[in-house]
Amino acid sequence: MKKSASAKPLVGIVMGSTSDWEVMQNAARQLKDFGVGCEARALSAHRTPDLLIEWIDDITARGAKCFIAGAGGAAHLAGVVASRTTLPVLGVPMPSKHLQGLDSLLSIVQMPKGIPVATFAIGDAGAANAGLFAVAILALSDPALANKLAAFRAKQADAVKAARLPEI
Ligand code: RP5
Repeated sequence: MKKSASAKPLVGIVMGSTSDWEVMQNAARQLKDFGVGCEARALSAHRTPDLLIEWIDDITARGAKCFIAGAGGAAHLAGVVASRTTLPVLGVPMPSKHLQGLDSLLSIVQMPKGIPVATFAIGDAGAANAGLFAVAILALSDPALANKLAAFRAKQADAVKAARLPEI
């Protein structure tokens, strides 16, 4: 898959297959909404291992600060990314055909001690939250981004406060 890129990529988004993009675009969308540059690639830990390592090294040299990795089934992609970098790796389990993503979740969350992967919810919510978490990481050293994140949270709170349940 050709790379999808915006501005200077501070976040590398990688997924095991183009079939993961429907879910993983939720991470890219959050980053775009916050004006954070990212680069998305479909690269597989088992089908294109050399290309994956090459891309991790390349985007790191270009200034990336963290990775979001989405994969399904025996989902070792996030762990392989984490084996190559000390940058934070956020793992997103893909919904899978036979086990509804439980296989993906357990594969990503059960990393052995020493090489951590932060694991998010299965599917769209997990991908969106991984995007938001990447924003939070970058906001630690970017006050303008921290303000945008606070405004985003305030807007969500306002929507809940303004919500009215229907009359019976
Ligand atoms: C994994 O296998 C991918 O991350 C994807 O979730 C799953 C199925 O891939 P395709 O058969 O659709 O390429 O490697």
